[in-house]
Amino acid sequence: EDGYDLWLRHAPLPTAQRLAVDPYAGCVAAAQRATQVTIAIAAREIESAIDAMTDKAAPRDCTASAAAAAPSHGVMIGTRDDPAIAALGLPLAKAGDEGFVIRSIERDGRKLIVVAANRPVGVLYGAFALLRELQTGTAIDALDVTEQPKVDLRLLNHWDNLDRTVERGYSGQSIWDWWKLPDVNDPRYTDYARANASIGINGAVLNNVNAKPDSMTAPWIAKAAAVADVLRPYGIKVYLSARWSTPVELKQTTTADPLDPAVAAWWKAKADEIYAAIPDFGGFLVKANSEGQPGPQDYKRTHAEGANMLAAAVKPHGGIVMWRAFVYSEADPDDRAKQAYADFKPLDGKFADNVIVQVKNGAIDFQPREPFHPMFGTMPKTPLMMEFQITKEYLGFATHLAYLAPMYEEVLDADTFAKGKGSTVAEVIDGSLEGHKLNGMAGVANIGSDRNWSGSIFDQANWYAFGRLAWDHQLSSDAIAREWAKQTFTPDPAFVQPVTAMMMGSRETVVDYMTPMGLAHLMATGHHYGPGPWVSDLARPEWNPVYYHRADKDGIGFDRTASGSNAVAQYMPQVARGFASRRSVDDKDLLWFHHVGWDEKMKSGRTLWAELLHRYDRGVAGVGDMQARWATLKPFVDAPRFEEVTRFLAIQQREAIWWRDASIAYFASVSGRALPTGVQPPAHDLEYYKAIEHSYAPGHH
Ligand code: BDP
Repeated sequence: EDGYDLWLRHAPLPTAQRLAVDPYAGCVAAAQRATQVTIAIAAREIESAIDAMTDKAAPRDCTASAAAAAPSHGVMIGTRDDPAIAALGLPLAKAGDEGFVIRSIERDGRKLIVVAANRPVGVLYGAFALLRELQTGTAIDALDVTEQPKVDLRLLNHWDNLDRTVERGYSGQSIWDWWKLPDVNDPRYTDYARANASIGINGAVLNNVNAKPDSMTAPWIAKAAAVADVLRPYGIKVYLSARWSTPVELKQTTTADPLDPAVAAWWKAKADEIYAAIPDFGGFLVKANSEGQPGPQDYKRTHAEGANMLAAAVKPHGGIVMWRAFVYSEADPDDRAKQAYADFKPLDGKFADNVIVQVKNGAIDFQPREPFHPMFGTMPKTPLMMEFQITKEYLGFATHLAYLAPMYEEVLDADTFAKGKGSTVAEVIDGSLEGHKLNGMAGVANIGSDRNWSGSIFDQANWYAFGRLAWDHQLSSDAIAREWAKQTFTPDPAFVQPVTAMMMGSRETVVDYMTPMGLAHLMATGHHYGPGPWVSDLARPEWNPVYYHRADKDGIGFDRTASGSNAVAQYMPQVARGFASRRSVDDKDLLWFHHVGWDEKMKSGRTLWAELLHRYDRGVAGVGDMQARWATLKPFVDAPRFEEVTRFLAIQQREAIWWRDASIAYFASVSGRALPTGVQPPAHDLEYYKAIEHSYAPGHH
């Protein structure tokens, strides 16, 4: 077991379950197998998975003729265009374009499981859903599932560079082997497509948002087209990140001013060229005027003017533009958290109808915890899509165990009050709140060339959970953890119960030892891995941790109320009041919104200083608990995966202590506060932590 098979291991079922599934093993009846490649894939997935789950060794011939004989039990799949499916009168109207119906029925004395859909991709999603049901222990003769995704664009964003490095990637190189493309298609692309289809992901942006002009040249379009050909049968569209200044850098225009007709004409021709190679190309993702990337503002044009010009180019082909709201510029050092809203709010209603604005979950940058982004709920005339980060840039890369679904859930369930109480972020991004047709969720991928794809076994759960939540944002993070654990390891409740508990607490544990109580961005320069709360020498104020925590001898925290930056005013009034009031703001967000005296009393009765120390300790203890729990699970896990997780937890334990000690040493020095008795002093003095060299890899031991 090296993790390559992800949650698609299809391990043999426990005996009782196996006996029930056994009679269904065999050839799947799929009349459209010969004409629809996606249906053929779905049929093969079911056949081989049921064989594996029921321990059938010899491969069978399931060509149409061999499948003709009708055993007593069977699986039948197809779209409504298959007369045998149509005759069943299933509620396909509720399945939409991508959904499915799964039913256990009896016909002519034969027990059948039917997977039906309106389109082939729905059949494929239904096939994977059926296998998930079987693997997680649903009774096979009572299946009755009708589903369709709540969100239409369910996308991975690869921050993959053309040299195969991956920005903020911790699992090897890019899986896209650009050097060999388009001549050689790594079989891994197919496995990638399968894994994504199994959780409903239907789009992939292949290249980094910090894009190169090269991606828009003919050789690179051909490479993307080769990948698109592999992904297509799995219902996955290819998208590309576009660099704003591409035509200028390719020396084909003299300006990138979006209102210059030559620029618009260039992009139109470029879109035509891309669509000739990739007829179902999804569209462009754009990072503009952010962190040094060029953009329309370089020509005194707005984000909307830029986005709309590109949107016009892809419109005739049915393409879209995803325009990122992650912008911040030197111009406004007042509060970085305010900049996206400040730039975009005046543009509400000014975007073309095939533009969707892609907004990170919080206003700063993928911190272990951030309050939801103020653009959600305040841009009613603009479709907004969610951008989550799956790769753990700020949560300990691939070594620290942090299950992110509770974080995604916290944001999706947050109430924007846009249309009164109960206007959740989820309803903003699924389009239902304002009736937007374009809607979506993107996740910055954690996938790389490592055998286990994600750099660690438990990081696979974050990819899985992202897909499941994009499909259905009402699923609970707890239920998703259970599903994942059953499929990835074993359905034995003696394993699933404790491992789920361990996963569910893991993100909060990271928050505790890195950035408790609403602190943020305290990571050291560049790598965002270890602690650097003292860093104050970087060129731009908002690159420095001291800018975010604002600790001095009196207190700590960023005042974002009316007496400070007033960032709270960007939320709807009810939300703003909740965050602005010291009485109602949750402790978990306290220092995000307030500058608080070290000796002020918290809800726990402790002073702020004592509460912070308590949380750092709780974080370290939380990792200890995970280690202890994991040790008890050894009987359930194969040796290689057990060993890897054990080793990573040991790293996490050491580094949680590093985070705690360095943070405490620093805040003690700034506040002049002593450690209360009973609190373990940091192992070293502050100078030791400041001196830790961390240019290539952590080297503090
Ligand atoms: C930050 C990353 C940086 C990305 C940027 C972005 O540190 O590598 O390029 O966000 O999202 O999280 O554009």
